[in-house]
Amino acid sequence: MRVDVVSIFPDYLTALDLSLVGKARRAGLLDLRVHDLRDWTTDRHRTVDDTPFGGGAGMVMRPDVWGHALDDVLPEGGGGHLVVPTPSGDVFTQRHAEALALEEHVVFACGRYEGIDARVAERTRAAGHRVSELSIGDYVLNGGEVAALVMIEAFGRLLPGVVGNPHSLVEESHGAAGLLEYPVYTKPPAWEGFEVPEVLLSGHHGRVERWRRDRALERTAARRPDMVAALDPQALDKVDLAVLGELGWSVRDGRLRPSAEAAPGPVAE
Ligand code: JD8
Repeated sequence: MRVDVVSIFPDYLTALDLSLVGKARRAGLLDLRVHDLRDWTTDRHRTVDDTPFGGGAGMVMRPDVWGHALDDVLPEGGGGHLVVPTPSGDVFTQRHAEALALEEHVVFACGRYEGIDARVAERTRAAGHRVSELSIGDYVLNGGEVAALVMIEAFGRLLPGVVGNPHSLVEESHGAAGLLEYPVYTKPPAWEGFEVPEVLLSGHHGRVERWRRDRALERTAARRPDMVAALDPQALDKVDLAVLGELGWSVRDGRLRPSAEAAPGPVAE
């Protein structure tokens, strides 16, 4: 997979030289190229920004410089995929990571200042490329670089051969099960008076699996009720449903709902 990142702070992306993504690059599993946007400026001050039309604070990134850069980095004649990190984008999820991991070539445009002139995305779509405006969450950063780092690590680790044991990807939070992951422990079995749950030392795989599933259901119900509501009851076994029942959830009209939630009844006159 080829990934290009364009930014006025290319050094931000050096974190991707490290760890699994760095190893994947050296193994040729990921062709990651980082570019300095200023290489496409034409003035001696290497200007990339200007004042906002309509007034207001801050500066906006110029369309012409971005146009030159994307013309060089996106495939000739269209068919490319540009990802623009922005706080006003669709919220990035594991589903986006799974979809991006299947792509051949993705380009990230990392903005700064108040953002990139809106015509850059428009022109890129008009040139026959897909443009995804994505946000990594409901908080404000100073630029798109950190968001690009997050997204590239999220899909990069899903590339075949990057994570040593692909099975470990299955049980993760936000994975196919749609649950948060269970708590994990390692040696020593007793640490400062804190013990590892006995079942994990039992060697009884069935009981271990059940315990982990129950902890995952518990955590998800406590921290992410939206994820419980999104679960498909058909994908749950009767013990799962019993555990969720204990946690205040029941199936109504084929969906999991908080038991406390009143059943839709006749409208009061
Ligand atoms: C790209 C410029 C800064 C944003 C004025 C602060 C993503 N989840 C996210 N939060 N913030 C970003 C993000 C912020 C960016 C840029 C992404 C380019 N800024 C701007 C608008 C308000 N400054 C993000 N993904």
